[in-house]
Amino acid sequence: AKAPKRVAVTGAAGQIGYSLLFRIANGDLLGKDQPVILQLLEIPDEKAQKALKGVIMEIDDCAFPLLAGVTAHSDPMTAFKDADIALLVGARPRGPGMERKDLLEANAQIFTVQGKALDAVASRDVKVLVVGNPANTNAYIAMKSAPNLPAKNFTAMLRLDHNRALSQVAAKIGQPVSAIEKLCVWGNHSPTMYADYRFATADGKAVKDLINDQVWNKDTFLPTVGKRGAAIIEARGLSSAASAANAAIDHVHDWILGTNGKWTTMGVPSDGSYGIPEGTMFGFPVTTENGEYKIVQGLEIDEFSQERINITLKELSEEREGVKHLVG
Ligand code: NAX
Repeated sequence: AKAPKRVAVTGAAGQIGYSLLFRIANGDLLGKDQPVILQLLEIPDEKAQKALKGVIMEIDDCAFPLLAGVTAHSDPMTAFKDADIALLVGARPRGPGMERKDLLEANAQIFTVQGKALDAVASRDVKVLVVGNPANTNAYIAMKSAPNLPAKNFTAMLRLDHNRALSQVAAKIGQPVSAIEKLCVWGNHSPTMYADYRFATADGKAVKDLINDQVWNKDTFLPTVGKRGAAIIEARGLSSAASAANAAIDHVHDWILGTNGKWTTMGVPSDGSYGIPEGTMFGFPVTTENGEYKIVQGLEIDEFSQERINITLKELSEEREGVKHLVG
């Protein structure tokens, strides 16, 4: 049997945690033959720690055959010890009267501390996915705070945007999502992201030709995908949780186990591809193999796409500027 992998999850008593942990323990993240140990972090607050204990009681009650252990933590230095995978879900939500700047700063502090802790105690190959918002900038801060770990191992979640785009395109052309390939999302996990089906195929046919409607793209598709998070809050009274957990599972599963040549979307530190400044945590089309991702190269960026990419890049650059004094 395989040795267990250690999966650290922050914000473990939150909404997304409640959907995520059970699927990890069920083998959906790393495969049905891979035992896992869950190392769960919550804030020291008494209520949060108590809620975490309750979640662990339920995990116990599932008697997952692949679960080799589960521990509760209030300190990232113990939660991240020897972690092979770190899912950074917990973040500071925007409180009443909080400015965007305050939100960025509060989160910058959390992700500086957590980046340093990963640097100090995690496996030297730890693969990190940041879900907590602002996800790209938080991932950038964690990466910058962990100089002894490979920068390429820090990623941000764009997969929910990718999956939302997939499902909208599939509905538009009346085909199953499984028929669609080569879709991607560029940029920031925010309403500025640019979901791009110009290269997509469905059963080998060009999706662009099947849709053939630039007005739909601009006035329906992009706003629907971009504002989907807000639409779910409006309908459910709570933000996306099960779909966010599912996207986190997809992201890490595909990163570790490979996409067999197929494209997906990951937020990764730019290597300068497509003129995105090096280090910027940016959504790109990628393929993955043997636990490594590669940015898909050589795609033509037309004028409309360049405009969209510039908008989302500008937003990310501003976020980065806003936390510069904290990260250097
Ligand atoms: P919840 O508020 O339900 O849960 C967050 C949990 O994190 C809380 O239990 C809190 O105590 C904990 N937490 C806060 N700071 C922490 C810290 N420093 N260390 C450890 N735990 C900490 O939020 P939930 O709905 O689970 O969402 C979590 C995050 O995901 C939010 O920042 C949210 O904005 C973000 N999202 C990101 C998405 C993406 O696509 N990248 C989509 C879904 C989601 O909106």
